[in-house]
This record gives sequence, C-alpha cells and structure tokens, in this order.
Amino acid sequence: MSRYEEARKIYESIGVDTEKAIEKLSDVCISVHCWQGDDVIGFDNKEGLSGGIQTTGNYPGKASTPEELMQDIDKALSLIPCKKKLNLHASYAIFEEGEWVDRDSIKPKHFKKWVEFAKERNIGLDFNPTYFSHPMVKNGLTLSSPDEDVRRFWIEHGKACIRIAESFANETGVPCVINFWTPDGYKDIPADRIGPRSRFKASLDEILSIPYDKSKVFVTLESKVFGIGVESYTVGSAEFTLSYSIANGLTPLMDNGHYHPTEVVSDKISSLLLFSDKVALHVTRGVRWDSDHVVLFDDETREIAKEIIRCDALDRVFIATDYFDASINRISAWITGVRNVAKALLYALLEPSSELKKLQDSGDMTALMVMQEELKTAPFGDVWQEFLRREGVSPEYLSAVREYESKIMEVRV
Ligand code: RNT
Ligand code: ZN
Repeated sequence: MSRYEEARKIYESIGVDTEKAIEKLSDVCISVHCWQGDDVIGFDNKEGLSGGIQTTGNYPGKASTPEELMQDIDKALSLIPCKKKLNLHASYAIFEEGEWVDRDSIKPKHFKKWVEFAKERNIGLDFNPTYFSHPMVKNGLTLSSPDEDVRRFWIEHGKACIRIAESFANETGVPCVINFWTPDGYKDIPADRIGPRSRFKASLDEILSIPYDKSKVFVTLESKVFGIGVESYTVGSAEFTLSYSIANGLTPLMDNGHYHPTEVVSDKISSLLLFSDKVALHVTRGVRWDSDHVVLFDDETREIAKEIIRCDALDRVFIATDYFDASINRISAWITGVRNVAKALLYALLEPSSELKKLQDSGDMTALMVMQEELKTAPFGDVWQEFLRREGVSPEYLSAVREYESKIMEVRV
C-alpha cells in the first residue's frame, strides 16, 4: 500500500474523505500578487517605495522590466498548485516606447500585455489602484487630502482603475477583484480625525459613482492600523473600511498584518461572513508588525484556512497573497508563500469539522482538545504529496529555483 493509501485509511477512520479534500482544493483559486517579483517598484515611475510600506534586502536577480517580471511569474506559477489569478497594481502599467501618462489617465490599453499574458495562460486578473510611491502623495495623503488638486488627482485614478478592472473581467471572462488601499495617515497625533475620514468617504463615493458591472467587478476596501511613519492615525482604519464596505455593498478586505499583534484575522472571518456576502483576504505574515514576511505553514495561517473551510465559505472568500521579501530568492518566496496558503487549506479540509463541532456543542471541551491535538500528527504530509502529484508539480522546488536563478536571474544586469 502506498503512503497515500495508508493515510487515506487513517483519515477515513476519523470520518475524513481525503479524495474529497484533494478535489476541493484543486478547485480553489489563489490570487498571486505580482509585486513580490520586483520589491513593489512597478514600471510607471522612478520613485522608491513609499506609503508606510517597506521592502528590505537586496538579493540579486530582481526583475526590472515587464518581460523579466512575466518570465519570473511564469516560473513561479509553474511550481504552484491550485487555480491561480494574477494580482496587478496600477503601477505595473506598460507603456510603449516614448509614451507615458500619469496615474489619473491610465487606460486599459496600458495593460494590454498583461491581458495577453493572462489569456495565454487561461487565468483571471485582479487589480489595485496604486496610492503610494508617487509625487502626488502630498504630506502622506491621497484621497483624504485637504488639497483639492491632490484629492481630484487620486479620485480620477480610482475611476480609471475601475474601468481597467472591468476591462480585465471582460477580456478574460473572469470577474476582477479590485482592492482599494491608501496609506493616508499621520505620524503624530492629529488635531482633526474626522476631517480626513469624511474627505476619504466623499472621495470613495465619487469614485464608485461611475457605472460598472457589479457582477464582474468586485470592489474591496482594505483597512490598516498603522504604517512606517504613519504610527498615530490611519484614515482607512478597520472601523472606517468595514462600515463603508457594509454600507455601500463593497467587500471588506482584511490583511492579517494590519491589526494589533494579539488580534487575529482568523477570529474575524466568521463575523464578517454573517454581514457581507463576500470577504477578501490578504494573506501575509507580520513579524511583530506589518512586516510582509513570506507566508509560512504556521498556526495563524492554518487557523485562517480552518475558518474558511468550517464556515463552508470557499466560494465567498477572495484569497490573495500580499508580502514582499527582498532578502531571499524572490521566486522561492512566491512559491513558498502561495504553497503554504494551499497547504493550510488542505490541512483545514482534512479536519473532521462536524465531529469537532458536535464535541463543542455537547460541551465536551476535554475531548475536543484531545482530538484537535491528535489531528496535528495525522499523516497530512502524505496527502499533500499526493495532491501535488496530481497537480503535476513536484514537492521539491528548490533545485528548479536554483537552476533558474543561475541561468536567468544571475545574468541580469
Ligand atoms: C499595505 C497593504 C497593501 C499593499 C499592496 C502592495 O500595507 O497591505 O495591500 O501591500 O497593495
Ligand atoms: Zn495588503
């Protein structure tokens, strides 16, 4: 009997069907962020990364042209199981030789190459307006700025991006999730907290007043507690974004690096699912703060996955990755993080959920603890290996990354 067959029997004895779990997972779509490949730089300007986020490290081989980034994404995707989407930022617009337009005027044509890329690979595209790394971010503010020129510029950017998102959905035939995140906030204690928030609200109202097909474009709004240099006050706080999303039919987005260190997103998912049809996630790993480390197969990643599965919400949660590590091979960072999201979902799918719920409801917390602890040493790895085999990706990927690194990345100038 193969290791998988043995594992299947063991899981069967506790009421878990590994075949069903594998089948379900192969249908899950993970939206892979493009920005791991070039440290969140993009192609539309020469500004460094700003807006309270930071990449650290200078591992060689970073992609610096659209061609290089696409080549790297291809390599990474080829080593990641599950269905994928590619998540782009507006700053990744690709201009013709000699052409350039500012972010308030970008058009679907500036993403033509990305659409071709997606179509050729039969994947969907997600999108993000880029409200950072730009000279029109004045005093750290965009959509909440008291400067009308600044606010107008970024409102136009938002509208332009919704049109681009709709074009992605039309071109690929796959709905597009467009996420709004702005870095707006203050380093030190403000005198007026409601002013910026009311301007942010008015800006969003205006952006969302343009017509777009809500069955094809899902607008999500991401909250944050603080950023580097934005320690005291964040305009798009959890309360603001959640209230705005629910009141306006948007989808709330939770990034698990965006909360106080003892708060966990895994505990928030069930509440949001009771009030919102869809919920969106940025899966990342904060180390002490929103440090955007590569996602690991750790407790909280598994707990987030368990919540999605226990709530039977795979079709209601938009799962995207969001991290950027410049200190290690970037392709490996992509593969490791996205695989770990899939791995956590498989782990969650292999839980005897209804049994565990029964124990909880009958008040038998003793048995619940024992059973949950037992599960941790069940032969999960053998099922994971079988899943990868069926998906046609090898469990071992470091040698493929190393080969690509020496042939392609190390020769880049
Ligand atoms: C920043 C947010 C945001 C960005 C990306 C690049 O703290 O998490 O989602 O990481 O848009
Ligand atoms: Zn995020």
